[in-house]
Amino acid sequence: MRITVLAGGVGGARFALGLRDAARELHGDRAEIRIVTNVGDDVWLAGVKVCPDLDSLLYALAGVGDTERGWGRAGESERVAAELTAYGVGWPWFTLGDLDLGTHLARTAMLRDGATLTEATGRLAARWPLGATLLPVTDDEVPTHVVTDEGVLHFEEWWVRTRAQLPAHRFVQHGVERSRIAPAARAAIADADVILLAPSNPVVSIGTILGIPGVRDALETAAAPVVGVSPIIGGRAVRGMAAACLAAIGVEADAAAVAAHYGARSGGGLLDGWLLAEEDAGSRERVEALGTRAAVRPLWLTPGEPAAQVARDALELAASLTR
Ligand code: FO1
Repeated sequence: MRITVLAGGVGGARFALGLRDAARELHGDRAEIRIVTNVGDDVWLAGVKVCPDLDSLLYALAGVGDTERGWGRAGESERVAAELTAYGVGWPWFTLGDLDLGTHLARTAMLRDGATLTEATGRLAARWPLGATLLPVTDDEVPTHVVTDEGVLHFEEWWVRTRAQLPAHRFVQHGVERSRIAPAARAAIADADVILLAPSNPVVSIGTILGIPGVRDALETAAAPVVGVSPIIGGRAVRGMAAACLAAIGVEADAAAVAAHYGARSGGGLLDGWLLAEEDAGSRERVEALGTRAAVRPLWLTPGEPAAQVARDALELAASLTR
């Protein structure tokens, strides 16, 4: 059972943990999970390549992540970061922990030796039995830039230094026109039995994945049903600042509005199915009117059984959709 997920970092990691449990329970070791991951947050800092979404997924699936913050390593220290700040190198407000720097140094060394980001990610991931394959959506560098009244900021500066409080007028995928979907990511979409959109930020995580040339084509021609999990519960973004991002693109922070934004496959969009939270049961007709099958289920990704249940429900909805 080949399951391909499109995911960002923090929300994606919680969903991925639940999916790994659900897939093992439903399909044993016949389940193969591949996670096509956003790389728009990636940034070169202090001479190393930092990949926030890939690393949130890597650390969560490896069981070594800081589960409170949803990023970085558990049991982290910041001795090197203090030195970098003393030298005025890097971003003092963007903490690179000592263990985390080990990952960035290893990745940077692999890239310098000629590895693609896909290859380097595979080598980093080989250290642990993740139970899933992490695939950057592209091997090209396509950083997300945020257009604000203070000028154009790298996504991480907007997200962390300003806490997304600076109104974002536009998100720009810098260099996207010269980029293309990574071969392994394309294959993961083309030969999947089911494709899931994690409840990640629909603009700067799922949206930036979809913006990479080749991704939409791969999804449109894929044989597998495409099922999305709403990142909005009860009119509120579950994580991070999805509401601020949606406002920037003129989409209402509403579960049915996000489904309409992704579009129904029957109407040239992406979705065959959409999981709605019970708080949004009233939006079911609106979603079905788009041409997308809706299911109403609990969507809170509390670690453990609840997250596995959300994944099970997404797989069940996919199974109910004949392609
Ligand atoms: N988020 C913060 O709020 N503060 C930080 O200092 C910070 C450092 C950091 C370092 C490495 C990394 O992979 C992620 C880091 N993040 C930090 C989280 C990051 O902003 C998010 O993981 C995503 O980019 C947003 O989903």
